[in-house]
Amino acid sequence: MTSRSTAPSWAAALAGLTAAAVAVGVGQLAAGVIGGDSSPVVAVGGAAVDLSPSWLKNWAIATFGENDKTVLIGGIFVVIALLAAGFGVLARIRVGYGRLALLVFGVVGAWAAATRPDAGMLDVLPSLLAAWAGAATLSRIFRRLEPVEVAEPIRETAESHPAPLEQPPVMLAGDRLRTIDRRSLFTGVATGAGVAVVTGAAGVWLGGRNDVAAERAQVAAALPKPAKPLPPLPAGVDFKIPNLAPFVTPNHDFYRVDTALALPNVDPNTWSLKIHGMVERPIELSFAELLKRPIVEADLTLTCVSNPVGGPYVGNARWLGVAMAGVLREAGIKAGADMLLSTSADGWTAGTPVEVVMDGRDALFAFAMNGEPLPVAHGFPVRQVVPGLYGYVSATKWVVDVNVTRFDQETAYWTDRGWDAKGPIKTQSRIDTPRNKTKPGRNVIAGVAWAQTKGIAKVEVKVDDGPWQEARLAEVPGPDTWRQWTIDVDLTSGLHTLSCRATDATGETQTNRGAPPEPNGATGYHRVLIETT
Ligand SMILES: Nc1nc2c(c(=O)[nH]1)N[C@H]1C(S)=C(S)[C@@H](COP(=O)(O)O)O[C@H]1N2
Ligand SMILES: [Mo]
Repeated sequence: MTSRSTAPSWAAALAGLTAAAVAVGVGQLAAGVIGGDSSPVVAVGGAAVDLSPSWLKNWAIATFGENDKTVLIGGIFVVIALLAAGFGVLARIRVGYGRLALLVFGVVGAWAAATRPDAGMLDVLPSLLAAWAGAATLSRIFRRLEPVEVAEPIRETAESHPAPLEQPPVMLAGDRLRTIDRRSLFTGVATGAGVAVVTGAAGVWLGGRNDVAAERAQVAAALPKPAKPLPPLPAGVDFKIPNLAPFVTPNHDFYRVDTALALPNVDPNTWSLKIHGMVERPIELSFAELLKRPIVEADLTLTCVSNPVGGPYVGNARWLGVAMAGVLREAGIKAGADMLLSTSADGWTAGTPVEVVMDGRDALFAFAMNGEPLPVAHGFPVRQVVPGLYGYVSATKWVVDVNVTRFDQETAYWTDRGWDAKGPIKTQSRIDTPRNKTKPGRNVIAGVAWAQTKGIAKVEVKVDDGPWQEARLAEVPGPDTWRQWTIDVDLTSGLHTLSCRATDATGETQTNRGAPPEPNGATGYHRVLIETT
């Protein structure tokens, strides 16, 4: 005998959607209770990020920029909703099939959560509980989909007469049988939606307990002073031209690029940094121990390898940290080691050349940015910053572990996905203003250029096919920051193409050969098309 439901598809789909909503809510609640970042949706999203091919990831970064995570989470919800509606329709054949589909989905979530690099044993629970709650909801709502008037008679008929009789149930499948009690269905759906909202909100609220705002405030209250404070920035670092990137990027405007769907909340009181691998003496430093070391202050500009020519993924800050070289010297790097494989609290990795970190540049385990503890999004409590290297090979946020090793033995997150193992920053320049429209006549053109560790010696600007004209350069505190530039030009009315190019202090001018960001950084001159009216 079959329990095929006669409920219309829309009602079955609605039941599936309600079940999924309850599942997501209950999963979020369980994740909030357990703590950490074990929400099933976030876990599935994280796994999707790690498993998706690099072309897809690059496309997402290029298309959605810093909104890529919001788009991904939104996409996951859409997929869940479509699947859930499908599971509901499947449950018409047999409610058990729908329940099974939900359970399989829960196992996928549990697998995603368990295989996250920072997973704990408990992290499978939210997904499993979510699946159970979803399955239970599906059954309950399907009970409300039974045809009310004739349900009892069919059962009695089937039970009291095991063999098909003059009046087999199928004969009853007329109009009356298709009648569902809509009021009962909608009450069930509303109850499910209520449960979903309450559990989901409670989960989000409980999850908020993990945030480290209070710990950040403690660090802020006792921020150590640098051993040799830098002089204040020269007055001439910033032309203060409207729409030109300010010399110091405020923390809240600083670009953010990482794979973390839920920001790691790392408590500095339990944080530690392990230095191990090819070293004479492995070290483990607590946050307090790190801050007792000589503190270095450095102005340096971070750049993302994914930044397209003219793009926004570059920012400059004054950092406070501890020299990586000093810590590594204390550990004693063994001969033959050429790579520092750093790992973040959420399991992301970067491989940094040893020689780069040890050559005297200001490579830091940084804990403050522009006078305040690192924002959580930028690596609180400790991250690496290395002048002259793209972030993906150097700037590990929430860093907890440095394995001293060899490039021929280890690979890192992005190098496993096709990007170059070593990522020195390429000399680049960008036009910030104007970007599209301006008035004919005298115009201020301005932008930034960078060649970290070398310094910018010259920026030139060209209007259409005219001659290259040298721009005026702002002052800089050193070679590790970007440098503002500006030039006044006369523009006739109509369309114009502005181009710029930088020459670094070694005398090398950036190449005009176009290259995409992958595998080791975009090249080509930045050009903007301007309409003067
Ligand atoms: N833990 C962790 N650290 C990370 C990343 C990441 O995905 N996870 N991304 C890196 C990349 S690609 C860049 S460009 C810089 C960006 O640093 P920001 O977000 O502070 O600007 O962080 C680096 N550090
Ligand atoms: Mo990056």
